[in-house]
Amino acid sequence: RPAADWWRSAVVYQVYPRSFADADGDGTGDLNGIRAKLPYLAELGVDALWISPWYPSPLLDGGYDVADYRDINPEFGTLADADALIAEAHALGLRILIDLVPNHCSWEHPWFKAALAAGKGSPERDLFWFRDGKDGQPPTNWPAAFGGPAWQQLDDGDWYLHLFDISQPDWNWDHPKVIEEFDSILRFWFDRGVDGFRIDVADSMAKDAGLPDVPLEDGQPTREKYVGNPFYDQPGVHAIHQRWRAIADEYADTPQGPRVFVAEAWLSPAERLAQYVRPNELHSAFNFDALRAAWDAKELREVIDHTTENLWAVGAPATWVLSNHDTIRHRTRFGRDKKDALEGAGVVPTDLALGLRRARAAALLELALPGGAYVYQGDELGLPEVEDLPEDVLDDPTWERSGHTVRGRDGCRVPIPWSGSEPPYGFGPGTEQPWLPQPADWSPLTAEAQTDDPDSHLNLYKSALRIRRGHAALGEGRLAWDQDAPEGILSFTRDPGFQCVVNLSDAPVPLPPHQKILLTSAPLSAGELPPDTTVWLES
Ligand code: ISL
Repeated sequence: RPAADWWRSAVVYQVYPRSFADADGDGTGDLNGIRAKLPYLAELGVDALWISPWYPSPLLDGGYDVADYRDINPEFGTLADADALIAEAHALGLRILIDLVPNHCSWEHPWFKAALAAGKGSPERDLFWFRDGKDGQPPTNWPAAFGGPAWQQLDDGDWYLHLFDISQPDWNWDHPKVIEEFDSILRFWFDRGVDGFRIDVADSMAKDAGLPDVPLEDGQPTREKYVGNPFYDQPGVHAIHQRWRAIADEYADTPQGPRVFVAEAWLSPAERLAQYVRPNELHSAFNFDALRAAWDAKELREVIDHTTENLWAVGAPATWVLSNHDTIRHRTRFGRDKKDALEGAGVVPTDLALGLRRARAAALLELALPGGAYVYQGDELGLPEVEDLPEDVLDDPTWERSGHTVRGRDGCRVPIPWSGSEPPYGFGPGTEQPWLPQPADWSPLTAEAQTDDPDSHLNLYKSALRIRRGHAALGEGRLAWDQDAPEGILSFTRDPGFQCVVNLSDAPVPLPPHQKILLTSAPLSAGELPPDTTVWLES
């Protein structure tokens, strides 16, 4: 595969820095912790890391509240550590993507502090969305992501817009200074050697300046991304992305090769998402339809067909995502009844053994599909969602919805278990207390415990990634469905000579004719493919 196209079929490993590895023993992960694990990641066989925000931040939204876009959170390290991390990753053949959060900053960002200090009507406030209220009420009925209205009132009477937490004021992307500032931030990190950016809420920067209300749904203002929503998927967002693409393209001829973007935009259907990955805009986008799909053959096939058709139509690669730092881990989702899959923590019954079996099958499906794939830290260990974190340790914003507390996303952010038989499981050499507690029964899940077990989840990932790298059929390209596959079976071939069969039915099925079995997610039973199992065949 041409090196310039690496991103079209890359397997990207998401690092959530706070929870990955703790070199300095303070209980919070850090950049030197990531550096220490680079050999592990290279051996795992991924192509790139995407590192969730590492910037100075009060961490009121896990770092997605950025106080300084050109520095490193002192809890995580220094710019020198970041430079070393980038260089060491590159030396191991790993690319580095970092997170850009352009929709909002932290209320600790100096420009927001200046806007507060400068007062009503000041030019400093024009960089954000400060408005008068309407009869003592917020300027619009827009809801914030973590509950309550998206506007906060100040003592001087002005309201400011925050689509997310109250600590995350929205930038005014109609202002040239904001546009220029982000141009400069991109160049700052490209010049330091990063290979690209994951763009946070890439569909939200442009707002309808007429500030219309949103419709009600069950009596509450909606956050649905309906066509015409005043703060999502506004046409103006594309000019911003085109500008960024031109900046990335300035680096295309450097020895390091192209710099790339991946859009985080929870937009359905795929026709809408495809607008973000046209040739002069962002390079690729997370495919959240796949993440939201249930463990169901028909549903998965529809998502695969629909997303590939739409992304390929504009020349973009498909991508596949099973989990990230915002969602219930897929081992847990797949262990639940279909209708409950995306429910919050601790409220629905879950069969974790079944979930693990399906997570194994899903990994082989994901890595056999054309395009790029994302692995969230701990997916390779088969970590489940931690559903019983005590209330008093919860860190992510929680809020009330229809009479119950929505608990936030801490359950998928529990620090990684590396080794040993009890918490903190080698989270760091000197760590006593990780920032979130780890379950007492995770010792079989540590990377160390799984390294020498040939049947472990970790070794399944390693084998799959090794085969994927070496096989001419895998990575970019196309797939052809086996149209005769029985109900509940996903079966497709890829040229040359590769077939993937996933059994999502309740009964074993015979294997199709083949030359060799390359890999299975579980042992075959009497030569047949058991339920909830995937096989890779040389055909
Ligand atoms: O806003 C939404 C739905 O109304 C969400 O789907 C939203 O697009 C998503 O939560 C965005 O997530 C990203 O930005 C957030 C941050 O909390 C998440 O961790 C991040 O992944 C705000 O920066």
